[in-house]
Order: sequence, then structure tokens, then C-alpha cells
Amino acid sequence: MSINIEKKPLICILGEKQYSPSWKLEEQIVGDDYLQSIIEAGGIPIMLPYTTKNKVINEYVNLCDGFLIPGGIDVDPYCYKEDKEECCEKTDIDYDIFQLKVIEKVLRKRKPLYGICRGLQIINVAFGGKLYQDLSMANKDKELHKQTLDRTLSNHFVETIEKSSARHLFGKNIGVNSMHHQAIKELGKGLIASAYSEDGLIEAIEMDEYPLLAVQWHPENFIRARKNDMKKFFESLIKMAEINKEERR
Ligand SMILES: [Mn+2]
Repeated sequence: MSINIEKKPLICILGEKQYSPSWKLEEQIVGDDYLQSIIEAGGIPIMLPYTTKNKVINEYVNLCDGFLIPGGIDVDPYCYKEDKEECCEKTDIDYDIFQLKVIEKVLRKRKPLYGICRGLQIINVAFGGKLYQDLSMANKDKELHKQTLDRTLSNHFVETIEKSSARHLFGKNIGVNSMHHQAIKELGKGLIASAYSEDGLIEAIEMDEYPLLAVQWHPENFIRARKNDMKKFFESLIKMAEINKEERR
């Protein structure tokens, strides 16, 4: 059976480099839950390898119909004009530059852009926003947001704001998992905060009249546990990618 690429939208996920001690070489990876979620929601996942080469990024941005920035390491505070504090964990400025380039090019092409966890944070930074380098700097309970529970279980509630995409997809109150130690401190210009945690952190961002949605939690892990409420996040990305693809014809 052949896959009909004409019909299904191509969803680009940004890859990440990881050193493999057993093979003694660098590998590029994308988490399996992201890939499976995109497949289940009706898209074809494609990895954009971590590169800062404009030509390569342009080719992927032209090729793909929707873009997903996954979770990952901390964004270097240099990107939002702050000195790195000790509480900030591992960063990689080249990785940030790679993702910021992708975001800029995707926005210029007006293609759908979705983000998860670090994805939300780097999108916020791309719009000029700032982050808490650690939740201790926000006087928040770190355990509420960095759960010890299995990733397929929810750890706190979020409330979505009226008339937002987040409300439309998930309803007013949802239980979410939480694996972050950073969060949005200042919202980027042009972004809307569309969901808040019970202790007041921004847990979702979106834009008016642009297919952009990012969440601080990990919907992809719920899908593995067959909790299909979170599948709507991916179905929404694929729907936006389909609409965008149609409009370009
Ligand atoms: Mn959280």
C-alpha cells in the first residue's frame, strides 16, 4: 500500500541532536509520541534536522504544510536579553538560533505553527517575550509543574479563556501533565495567553487570525495511553495544515 502524499498534510517536526555513547556518534531524534500522535491524527510527520543552514530550512518550510516545535532543553536567556542564572539548566544557543530561524520563516510563509513545552517557550521568545529561568523565580510550586507521576497522567488543572482555540478544543477546565521548570514571564507581542494553570502560569498561547497554538503541557504523551481528548491538539494542527494547503493551490 502506498501513502498518498497528495492527500495527507506533511507535518514538520524539528529534530534535536543527541550523542549516542554506544555508537560514538551524533544522532538526530524526534520523540516517538510526537510521531505517533501526528500519524494518528492523519498527518505525515517529517523531521527537519537540526541545522542552521538557511537553504535547508527554506526547503523544509516550502515543502511542509504544518510545523510543530517539540519539548526540549532550556532556551538560552541570551535570546531574551538576560544573563543566565544558575537555576537555568542545559542550553544550546545554536539550537535556539535554528528554531528561531524556522519560526521566522514559517511565519513569513503564513503556515500553521504549533508548539509543545519548550516549543511554547521559544515561540514566546521569538515574539519578544521573556521566560522565568526557573519556577523558583516565579515563587511557584515546582512540584506542581514538574510531576513525578507518569507522563500519561495529569498533575494540575488549567482553565482556558473564552472564545480561544484552546477553549474550543479542550473546554473550560482540563487536567494536564506538567514537565517544565520554566514558564512565560512576559508574553511576546501579538500573542494571546489562552490558558492558565491553577497557580496563574500561562499554559497556552495563540494568535488572532493566525493558525498558531502552543501549550506548556505534553498532549502527545496522553495519546500513547489512549486518552483521546488531547488528540484534538494534533487534529487541529492537521486541519489547519490542510486548510493552508488548499489555500495555496
Ligand atoms: Mn504546568
